[in-house]
Amino acid sequence: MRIVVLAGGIGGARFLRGLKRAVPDADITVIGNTGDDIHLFGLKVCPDLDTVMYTLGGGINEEQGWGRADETFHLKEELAAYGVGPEWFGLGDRDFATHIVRTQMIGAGYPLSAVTQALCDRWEPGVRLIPMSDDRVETHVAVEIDGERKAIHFQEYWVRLRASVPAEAIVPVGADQAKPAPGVLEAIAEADVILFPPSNPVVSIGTILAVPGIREAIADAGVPVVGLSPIVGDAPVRGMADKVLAAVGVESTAPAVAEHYGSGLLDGWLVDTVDAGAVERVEAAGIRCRAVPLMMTDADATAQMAREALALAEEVR
Ligand code: GDP
Ligand code: FO1
Ligand code: CA
Repeated sequence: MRIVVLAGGIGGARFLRGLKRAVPDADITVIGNTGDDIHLFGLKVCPDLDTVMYTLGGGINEEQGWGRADETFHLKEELAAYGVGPEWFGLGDRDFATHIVRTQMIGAGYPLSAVTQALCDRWEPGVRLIPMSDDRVETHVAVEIDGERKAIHFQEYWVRLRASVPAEAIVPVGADQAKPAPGVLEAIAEADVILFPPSNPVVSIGTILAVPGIREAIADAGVPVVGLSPIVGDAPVRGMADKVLAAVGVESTAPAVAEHYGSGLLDGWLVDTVDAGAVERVEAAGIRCRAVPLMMTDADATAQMAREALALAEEVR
């Protein structure tokens, strides 16, 4: 079975681990969000691609959900001693190596998709990981600080400001000019099923869908498209999905996110059992809906979520 998954960072990566466990023989292609990417210290950092690669490859810091296990921060401390920041972004020594290799290869002329494949040769994530685009896309957030309206990088909004000010707009800068990376449209066209894991609907999956051609390819693929809600009991399980959903005028509820994707894109939607009361509303929007446990507390629970998503896909096929 050929499965295509659109993924952000932690939510996408943890779901993928469950999916691999549920269907070990599946051929899984992951289209990764690169809107979170940021250039720091002259290096290109790709948080969501790395989170997927490290999580599936066994190098992730499990408690944190991002960055490397067994990490140290000597390089960052040395840079800080020279007055070189930003001090608010935690790049560890082991993680730095990934960004150095990536930046070197890009400087030598390799596209991000080829670089990602090369990094995955080490990590062997057991899926084909492709960035949504080889072109630079950066998510910016419009905020008002001290009466001044400005756009800041998504990482500055989330990591430095901890989403403490309202997001007024989300802009995937460069997305409208970006092309899907090689293999993205082909994987979608050849998929037997397309899954939206419980990733952020705005700054993860929304950014991937903003690359011209990707949304259309999914809608035209003619195979079941099934999503899992990242919102449980009217709040995100973690992160800032509520803040960025508000910026695009969507309430933070499981049915509202399904309606936001719409029946033109989604065939099926899983909500958590605590949101069972929302099933009718989702089905009224023309999307088949089931309520099942959606907390990725351990590998078994996550694998069961993946089985439920695939079962719903068969129901709507
Ligand atoms: P990020 O790039 O690291 O923010 O990760 P993603 O975009 O892939 O996923 C973030 C979303 O995952 C957040 O909106 C969370 O609410 C959601 N999430 C995290 N853990 C769980 C979980 O156990 N269950 C569900 N349903 N959603 C989760
Ligand atoms: N998230 C944080 O909350 N604080 C950090 O200092 C931080 C550093 C960091 C370094 C590399 C990396 O791949 C991810 C990192 N993240 C950090 C996570 C990153 O901000 C993610 O993009 C968000 O969690 C949302 O996707
Ligand atoms: Ca992300």
